[in-house]
Amino acid sequence: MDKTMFDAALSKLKADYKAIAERKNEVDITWYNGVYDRYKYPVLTNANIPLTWRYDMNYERNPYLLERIGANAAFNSGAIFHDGKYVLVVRVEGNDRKSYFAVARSENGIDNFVFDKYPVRLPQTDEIDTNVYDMRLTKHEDGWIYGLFCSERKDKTNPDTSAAVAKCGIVRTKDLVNWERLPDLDSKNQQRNVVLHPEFVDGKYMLYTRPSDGFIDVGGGGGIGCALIDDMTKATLGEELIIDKKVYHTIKEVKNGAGATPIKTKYGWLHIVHGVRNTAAGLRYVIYCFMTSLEDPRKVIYTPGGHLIAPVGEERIGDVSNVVFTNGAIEKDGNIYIYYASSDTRLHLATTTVEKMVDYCKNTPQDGYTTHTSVDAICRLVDMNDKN
Ligand code: M1P
Repeated sequence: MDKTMFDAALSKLKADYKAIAERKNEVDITWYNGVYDRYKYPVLTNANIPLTWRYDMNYERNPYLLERIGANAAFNSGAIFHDGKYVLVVRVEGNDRKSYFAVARSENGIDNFVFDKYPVRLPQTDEIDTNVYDMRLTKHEDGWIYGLFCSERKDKTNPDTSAAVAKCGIVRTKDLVNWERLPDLDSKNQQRNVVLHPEFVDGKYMLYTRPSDGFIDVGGGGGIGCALIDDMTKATLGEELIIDKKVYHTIKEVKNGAGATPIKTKYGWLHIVHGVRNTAAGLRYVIYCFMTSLEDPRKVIYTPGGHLIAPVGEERIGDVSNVVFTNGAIEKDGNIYIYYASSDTRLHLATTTVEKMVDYCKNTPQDGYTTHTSVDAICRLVDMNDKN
C-alpha cells in the first residue's frame, strides 16, 4: 500500500482501538438475580492489547501494516486495589499459545483499563517456565504483594508431546512493577490454583492448594486444601488439609480450585472459587463460593449450594467453551468487584456487596446431594411465601 493508504489504515486502527479501550461500561439491565450485577461489555478482550505490542507502525518496515505479534485472548486476571487504582494482572495469550502477564490499571474498576507500557518480564528460576498463567495477588500482612501462578513445563519423563507438569510459581513485589522471583512451591503433587491467604495463621503463611495427580486430571485427590508454610522464600508444602472436597453429582464433581484471594468480612472469609463437572460436550466450569471462620480460616462455616456464576450468552463460547473462571476480586468500601473470564477468551465484571454475598452464603440452601433434598428446599420456600 502507498504511504497515504498506510496512514489512513493506521489512523483507523488507532481510532478503533481507542473506541474499545475507552468505551464506558454499564450494568447489563437484562440480567437480574439480586445477588450481583453483570456488566454489559467485557472488561478486557484481545482487542484491548496495546497496538504497540502487536504492530510495527513504521511505513518503511511494515508497508502493509501487518499485525506482527497477535494476541489471542485476555482472560483470567489477578486483581488488587493498589495506589488508588484497580489493578489487574491479566493472563494474555499470544497467537503462539504462550500466556504472559500484563498489568492493567483503572480508576473505577469498571472500564478504561490501561496497560503498562510493557508486559511483565517475569524473572526466571533455573528451570525456565514454558508457560505461565492465572496469577493470584495477595497483599500479605508481612508487607509484600505476592503473586502465585501456574508455571507449566514439559514433563521430560513422558515422550507424549502433551505431557506437562504444573507447579506453583511465586513472585513478590511492592509496586506491581518490579517483581522478585522466589523458588517454586516444593510439592510432591502437581499444583495449580494455589492462593496465599492474606494473614498469618498460627504465625505461619497459609496456602490454599489443589493437589493433583496429573496435569488436567486431578485424579483421586483434588479438592481445595490448606497448608501452612514457614517461609515464602523457600516454600515447601507439608500436610494439606482438604477443606472443600469434590463431590459426586455436584458442580464440583470432577475438580475444583481456589479462585480469588479470600475477602475478609465481619462474618468470615469469603472464598470465590471454581468447580468443574463433565458433560457430553466436555468440561463445564462454574464459579461458586463458601465462607470460612475468622477464628480459623480452615473451618468452613457456610456452603451455599450450586453455582454463583455460570456462563450466559456469548460467555458460553470461546477457545474453551462453557467455562467461567475467576482468580481475582477486589473489595473496596463494602463493594466487591469479581473479575471473571469466559471460555478462556475474555474478561468480564460482576459487582456485588459484602452484605449481599454474606446473605447469599448464609441463606442459599446447601446442596443436599439428592434431587429429593433439592425439591424439599423449593417446597419450603413456597410455604414461606404462602405465609408472607
Ligand atoms: O480451561 C479452563 C481452565 O482450566 C484450568 O483450570 P483447572 O486447573 O481448574 O482445570 C486452568 O488452565 C485455567 O486457566 C483455565 O481457565
